[in-house]
Amino acid sequence: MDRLILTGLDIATMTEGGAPYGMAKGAIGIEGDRVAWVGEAPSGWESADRQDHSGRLATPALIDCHTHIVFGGDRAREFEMRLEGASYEEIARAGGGIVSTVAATRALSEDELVEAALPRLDALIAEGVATVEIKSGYGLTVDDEIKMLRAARRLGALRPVRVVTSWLAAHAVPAEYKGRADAYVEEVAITGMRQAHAEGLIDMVDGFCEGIAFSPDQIGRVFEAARELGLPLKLHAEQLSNLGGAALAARFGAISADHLEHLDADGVAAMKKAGTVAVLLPGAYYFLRETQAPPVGLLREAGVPIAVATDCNPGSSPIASPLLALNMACTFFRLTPEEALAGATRVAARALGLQGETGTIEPGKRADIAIWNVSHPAELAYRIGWNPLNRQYFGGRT
Ligand code: DI6
Ligand code: FE
Repeated sequence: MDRLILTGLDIATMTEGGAPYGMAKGAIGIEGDRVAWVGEAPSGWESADRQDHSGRLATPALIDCHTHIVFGGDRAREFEMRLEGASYEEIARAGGGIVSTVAATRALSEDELVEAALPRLDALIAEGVATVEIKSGYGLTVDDEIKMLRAARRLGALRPVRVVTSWLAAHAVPAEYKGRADAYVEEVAITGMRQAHAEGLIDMVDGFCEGIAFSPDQIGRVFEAARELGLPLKLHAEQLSNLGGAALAARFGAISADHLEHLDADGVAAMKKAGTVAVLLPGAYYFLRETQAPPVGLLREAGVPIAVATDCNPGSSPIASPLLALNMACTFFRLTPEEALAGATRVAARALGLQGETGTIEPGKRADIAIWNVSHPAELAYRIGWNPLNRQYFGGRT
């Protein structure tokens, strides 16, 4: 098998239990697509290829575990309306918001969706991402939701990243189902899920539990059907209000509950018990000018693992910068830079069920590695608008 040694590094392995950031020094040995060792080369590796990275820092490649990068159109006009005083919820209730992106997404072919999303994916990759989760949720018919996930799968074939797909048909009620959300859940969210699953398009199932979207009962029905198919679950919960979505997600054993600005102590306890990861999305908090931050202190105290993602989407988080998300997680939510980086590596892997595969630099893990022109890992969360990525390895390949 091909052997490669990356030398001269400071290495933030992001493994737990050792030094801060799991710091190590020296080299990383890669065999095939896996990390073989960290530190010093064992004997037998004398003839391996070497790449010198003296003075640089290695981290696990970043993982953006919550995005909506496949969509048509934009929402700049809605941004103007919000600046004139309308709220995100008012716009949604007046038929704008998510539903306006639905019209633009339905109008595009699968090819056009891929073309629209590629620059967004490339922006994530340019900042060190090697794994990205992509949701449906702007099609809201069986065919248009499937079209979105096919586009997402194709993105993963066009670039060296791993794409993880989520079925998010329970994202908004489209105009043709206005007042008939239950029928939508049955006829599109659940029926479509079975069809898309049969095509191998779904890795996880997600929903939006909110006054402007779906009730806990409706989400519960989607989750029941997902469970029958053996699909892992996640949920947009407690973003704009508290409907008990996090506890619902926990009850179903969901891998993550996301957003969580309005999460309370009961929700935290339920998540802890179920091992549900908290995915924080500071870009949406920032862009909607929210004032209530997620209860990071309670999450920390309870030991609920915290991930950080961009939520890249046209309406609430038009942000294709994972490094900016790290910065915002620290400035707005008071995560430490170490917690933020763990949130976009080790814990993000867990939020996708990939903790055995990626998210840390250690023997046996896939060699998804980012090399940065920085001397300390806190720099990754510190600067804004400055990309220090030097090089990246996707399963050991550049
Ligand atoms: N919450 C969000 O922040 C995104 N989806 C969701 O459920 C927003 C999607 C949008 O406004 O287009
Ligand atoms: Fe989202």
